[in-house]
Amino acid sequence: MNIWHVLGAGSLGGLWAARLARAGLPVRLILRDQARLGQYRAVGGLTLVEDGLASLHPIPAETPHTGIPIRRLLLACKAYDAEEAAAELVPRLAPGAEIVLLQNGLGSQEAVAARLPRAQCVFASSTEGAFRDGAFRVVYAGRGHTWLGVPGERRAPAWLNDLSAAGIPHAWSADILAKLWRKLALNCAINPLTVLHDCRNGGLRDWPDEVAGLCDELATLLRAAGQDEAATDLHQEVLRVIDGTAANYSSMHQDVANGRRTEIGYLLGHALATAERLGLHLPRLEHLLQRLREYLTGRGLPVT
Ligand code: NAD
Ligand code: KPL
Repeated sequence: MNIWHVLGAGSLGGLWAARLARAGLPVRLILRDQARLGQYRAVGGLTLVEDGLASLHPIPAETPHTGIPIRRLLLACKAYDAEEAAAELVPRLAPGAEIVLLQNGLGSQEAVAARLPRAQCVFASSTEGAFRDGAFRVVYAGRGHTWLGVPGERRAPAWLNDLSAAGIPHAWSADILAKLWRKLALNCAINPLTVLHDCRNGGLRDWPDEVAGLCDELATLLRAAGQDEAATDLHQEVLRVIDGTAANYSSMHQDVANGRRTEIGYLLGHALATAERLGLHLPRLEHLLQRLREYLTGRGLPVT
């Protein structure tokens, strides 16, 4: 049985690691360095808070440069850290290693796959929700679903059974890029506006024309990129998500409010880079990115 190495013992990585370990599957965390490893050992493991109940999972941990060869890896860091984190593990990856890329947005997956030509990269798109409320403490905040897939591959690998055993809600997608593009489009239509208007998702009901205009351009982009399925009824779904999550702050709003770097380069940045490659001029999206960059710069945050 292959060990699940998990790099990125943050919110989603911690959530996956705790559930896999709880199911009796072999898991090892990969922490950034010796200092982080020392802090982890001092707290005795990873704590998962679920339905208000905390459980401690003493999952073994190591640094990137030590340990046995990696045959299965969950890469659960932010999109902007993924390529560097993956590159650091190259000397440890066994030929044909399976790597699940749990990053939101698009762009980082291709960058990682290019760095690791001998690995089997599986892309994932998740609507589960988790956050950290302390060192090595993860709160399971929202039930959701994770789609996994390899572009062009219809058959799911046998190891997906591990996710079933761990109770991780998931399904294989024969068109994972459509799922990732659809989520990217939803995030582009909602997240930047919530930052610029400093509002919860429901606050966007006050800006119907702005939302509609962005959805229109996003659907044009998706169709031009060959993602017709992801373009279908986009505006209706955006309005549904705004209503369904009206009381929540978007992930980007939370990042900015907490002074954290956003994943904008892999969301709106990727959308506009693709538009440029396709020769498309999308003035509303371009203006949105420009306003967001000015806003982030004003708060001392990176714009990529
Ligand atoms: P996070 O910041 O909570 O966790 C990322 C972890 O990766 C951190 O602990 C960080 O220290 C670690 N890390 C980064 N580089 C590393 C390296 N080189 N070596 C070792 N550790 C390293 O992030 P998250 O919220 O779990 O998000 C991960 C991805 O999942 C993002 O792309 C995010 O958009 C996506 N996502 C998150 C949620 C959620 O609810 N948290 C939901 C859906 C999608
Ligand atoms: O995924 C989201 C986020 O906040 O990142 C939603 C709720 C869909 C808003 O775009």
